[in-house]
Amino acid sequence: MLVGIRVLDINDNDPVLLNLPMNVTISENSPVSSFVAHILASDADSGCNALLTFNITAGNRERAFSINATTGIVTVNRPLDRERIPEYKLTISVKDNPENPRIARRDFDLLLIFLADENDNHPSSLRAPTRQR
Ligand SMILES: [Ca+2]
Ligand SMILES: [Ca+2]
Ligand SMILES: [Ca+2]
Repeated sequence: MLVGIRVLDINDNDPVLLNLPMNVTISENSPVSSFVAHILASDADSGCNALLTFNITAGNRERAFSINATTGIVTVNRPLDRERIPEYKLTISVKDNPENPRIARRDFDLLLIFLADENDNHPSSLRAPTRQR
């Protein structure tokens, strides 16, 4: 006779960030909510032990970017300016969510974001003293 034995999963696997480290370049004029990157991760456990939560844990100066905790999609959170901050070095973390949060496991890695220059500054020092036209 078959006895229903369910193998209980224990949280013995770390989540793994699959596509980091990564470099991306976006326009300094990218509007708020623009797509920056889709961070992918996997976890060999099942259920809560593989339920993943994403975060930006360092380098997010002035909260310029945000990450969707569930999908791992990074978007622009504030207007950017290459002349002020030309690049960001974000530390992305992913963690699993076991029933006992004290045994959660994580992974960290870098997402480098470079801002591409746009011609958004007037050449004020070269401005002719008299209007020519
Ligand atoms: Ca796990
Ligand atoms: Ca600018
Ligand atoms: Ca510029």
